[in-house]
Amino acid sequence: MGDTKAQTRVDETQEFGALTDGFHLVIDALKLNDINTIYNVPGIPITDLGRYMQAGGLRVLSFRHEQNAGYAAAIAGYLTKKPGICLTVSAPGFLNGLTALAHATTNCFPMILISGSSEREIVDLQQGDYEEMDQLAIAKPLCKAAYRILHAEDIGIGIARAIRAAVSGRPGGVYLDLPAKLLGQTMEAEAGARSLVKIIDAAPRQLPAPEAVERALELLRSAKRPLIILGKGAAYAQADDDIRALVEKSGIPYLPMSMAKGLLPDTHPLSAGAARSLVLKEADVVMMIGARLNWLLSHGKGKTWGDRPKKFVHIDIEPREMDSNVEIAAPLVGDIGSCVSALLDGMGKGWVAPPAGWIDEIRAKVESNVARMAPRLQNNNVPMDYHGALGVLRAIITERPDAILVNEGANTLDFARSIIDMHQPRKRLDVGTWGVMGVGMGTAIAAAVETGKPVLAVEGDSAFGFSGMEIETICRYNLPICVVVFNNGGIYRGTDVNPAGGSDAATTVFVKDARYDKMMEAFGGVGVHVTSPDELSRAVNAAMDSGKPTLVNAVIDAEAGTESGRIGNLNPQSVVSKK
Ligand code: OXT
Ligand code: ADP
Ligand code: MG
Repeated sequence: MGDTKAQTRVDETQEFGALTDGFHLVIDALKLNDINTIYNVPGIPITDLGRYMQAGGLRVLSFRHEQNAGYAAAIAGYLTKKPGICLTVSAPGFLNGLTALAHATTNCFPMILISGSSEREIVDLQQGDYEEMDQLAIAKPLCKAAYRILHAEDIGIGIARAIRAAVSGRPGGVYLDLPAKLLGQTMEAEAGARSLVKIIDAAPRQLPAPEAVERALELLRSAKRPLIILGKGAAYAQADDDIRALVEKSGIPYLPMSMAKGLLPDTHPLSAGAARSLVLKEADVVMMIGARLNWLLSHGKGKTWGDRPKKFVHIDIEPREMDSNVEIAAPLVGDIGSCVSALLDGMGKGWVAPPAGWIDEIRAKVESNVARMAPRLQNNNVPMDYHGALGVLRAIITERPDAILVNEGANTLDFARSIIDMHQPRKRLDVGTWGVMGVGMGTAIAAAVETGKPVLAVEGDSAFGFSGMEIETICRYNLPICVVVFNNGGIYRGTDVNPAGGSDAATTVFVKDARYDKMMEAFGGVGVHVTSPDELSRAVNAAMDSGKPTLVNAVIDAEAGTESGRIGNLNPQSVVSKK
């Protein structure tokens, strides 16, 4: 162990043979509940905790910034259905991790932010302790639950409560406050072992009421133009076979939300992904499965949804989600696995598929949109545009369907979402409900660590900058991650000019011709600079074959993007004209 204090504690434990302490109780409690990976940034007061964790057989990955460790923990929770753990120091480290905790809560990902904290007595009297902050109070409004453990004998219960709160019902973020003093507290080892709690059934199934199932089926049977919308809650639920069976048995076309792409392959004949506008406008009954009617679905009303009257079936584990934006004619509250299997049972043998005219109309729209896009994906323009570059990456994901695609940016995100077909569940990880930049490297790292699969991270140059230092982390752990930076020299575009004409760059513009590939080389990874789709294809294929940490700096036409990608309409307009 690193310092003499830590050494002494271990020796004492060995000498008396009957003592344990807060450090080891935390570790034992996590291990007892099958939590084996920790995403952290070390420092006072949790440096030794990380060391003991590593010594105790946990995998402890150290990051360069807590926000990235937090994003890693959040997506680890999404991928595994176990809470991802982020471990930080007090006040500033805690605050750095807090954005990710709020992001996890917003996205319904199970995560626990564990932060060390300073002396309670001094913090509460505001006497100016080292990194003084009332962390529990600050965390509370930003997460699903927040707990503080003051006594070693409560560690087992405290960790059990945190885990259960994170994964049961609607999953979310939990804050767990561990004051420095707690870690050093000792207790008899046997009593300590007895105080630990092995959680039974952390996320119990929640069966839907039979009458709610019948109501939903009744509505679906009456539909002439039914539609299923699959959200990332459906992907999280890991009820993949039943969801596919429901779509195929019902014959109802489905629209995947961004991270639900691949739950059924995007090439599936019932996919309406490439006919989004049409199906939202023209459907008469819409069944939401693990998706919310939030901004991403225009709150279920308005122009996007057209004039045709709609009725909604909504499957969600959170009862308060019902009627949150529009009236829900058939609420189906329960876990997705149970709800979908109840619907399948209830459909029985006599189920009649939706009218062929509806299916044909959707297929025609899908085919025309796909055909319109196809030639643009073949272009070999230099400088590259988004279509040329993404056409190449689309082919790579088709050839390597088990690779995980991480994606952030504005144009880089929006074009990639519609261009890159996904073929397997939970392979597309992106900015989620908040559209947050900075999730990229943390997400890529956790995806590689938790699944062992190769990862392709397609990043806008701005997006990459939020977490770019973590490429050192990628190299340190030698992870099979290929980062492609779509380098158009700026946020949305690289061509803006300072309207005041001064020497300062425009607000959205970066250094021209930046060589992000050199950053990767600095840490021993492979850096490649490419300017054409052919070069991009070669570089990414080589990276995916070798599994070596690689960063491909892909030069994109600085004029190719649009303001805010496909959500420019959300920008407020000034009444005073722009200069
Ligand atoms: O049906 P129609 O005809 O409508 O067509 C649709 C589909 O049917 C069709 N389609 C297809 N056609 C053919 N083939 C296929 N396979 C196919 N599939 C689909 O295509 C169209 C479009 O389909 P889509 O995309 O599904 O539909 P639509 O209408 O776009 O859907 C609406 C939405 C809302 C669901 C969708 O647009 C969406 O999911 N959007 C998410 C947007 C988002 O989250 N954006 C990120 C935030 S933007 C901004 O805030 C940024 N910031 C600020 C900032 C942030 N975010 N965070 C923090 C911490 N700080 C600051 C910043 C700094 S972005 C950004 C950086 C940007 O710069 P970068 O350098 O990183 O990136 P570049 O822009 O590349 O430079
Ligand atoms: P998207 O952004 O893909 O539309 P959202 O994050 O808006 O998806 O919605 C996910 C929904 O899934 C949340 O309302 C959440 O309560 C729900 N959810 C998550 N896990 C389950 C589950 N196992 N069973 C039922 N609902 C779930
Ligand atoms: Mg850019």
